Amino acid sequence: MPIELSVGQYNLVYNFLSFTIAVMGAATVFFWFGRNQVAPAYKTAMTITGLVTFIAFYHYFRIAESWDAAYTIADGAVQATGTPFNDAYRYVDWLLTVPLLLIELILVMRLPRAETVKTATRLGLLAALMIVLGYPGEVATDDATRWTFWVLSMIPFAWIVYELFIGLTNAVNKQPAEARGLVNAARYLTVGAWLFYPIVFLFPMLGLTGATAETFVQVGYSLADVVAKAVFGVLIYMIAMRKSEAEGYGPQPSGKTAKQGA
Ligand SMILES: *C/C=C(C)/C=C/C=C(C)/C=C/C1=C(C)CCCC1(C)C
Repeated sequence: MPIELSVGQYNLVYNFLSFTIAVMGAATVFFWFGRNQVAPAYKTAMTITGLVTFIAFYHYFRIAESWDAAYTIADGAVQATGTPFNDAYRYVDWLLTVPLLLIELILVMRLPRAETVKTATRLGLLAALMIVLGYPGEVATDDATRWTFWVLSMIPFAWIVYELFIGLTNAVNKQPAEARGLVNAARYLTVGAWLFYPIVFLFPMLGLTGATAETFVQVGYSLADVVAKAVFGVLIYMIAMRKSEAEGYGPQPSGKTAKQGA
């Protein structure tokens, strides 16, 4: 079904996609360079944090390309070219990045090894299941199918929220005092930013139609991705730095004053 975007809507989406490409690219560079500033125990967390934004950087490039190919502006109006806009890129991206985001958080908490493997595997699988169940709903055009898969996908979502809030409480309390507040912030940011997705998914079912719905969905998901991946990544970096310092890693106070990180 061709939708009739206004030039303003078309440009708004394009600019948000472009902004997100820039954020994800810059964040990747920042996280991978930041790896050198943290203790060895946190380097994998930093590698994965950069991997997430790198995967998103690539996909946003493809999404923007697809947006470009799907529409053309002629005589001051937006016209569909006949090439369909490919929404699958987002879901492929999420399938890879959402489990990795949870693994970042688990790794930076540095739980006992067996617990790390168990928790990261469980949360990773739940996250993948949530995305797989959401996709048939996203591409469906009838509300009944959308609602069905929304409800199905909400089950692993609720489970993840439960694990983050309740399941990890003990582990959070064992974090060094310097880092506890930041770890909590990372948990709350995850839940807050992630809640955005099932709400954005609902826009077309809540009375928004056609071009307006498409614009809201594209802008909404892009903003949520920036928060859930790049802003969240900065928190992971700060936790890694704080814990590295607490564990005595990094420039020592004696001798020349070395540059201190954030
Ligand atoms: C970087 C991308 C992230 C953090 C994506 C997160 C996506 C979700 C939490 C999506 C959740 C969904 C539901 C809970 C129900 C409806 C379908 C989804 C996939 C939008």
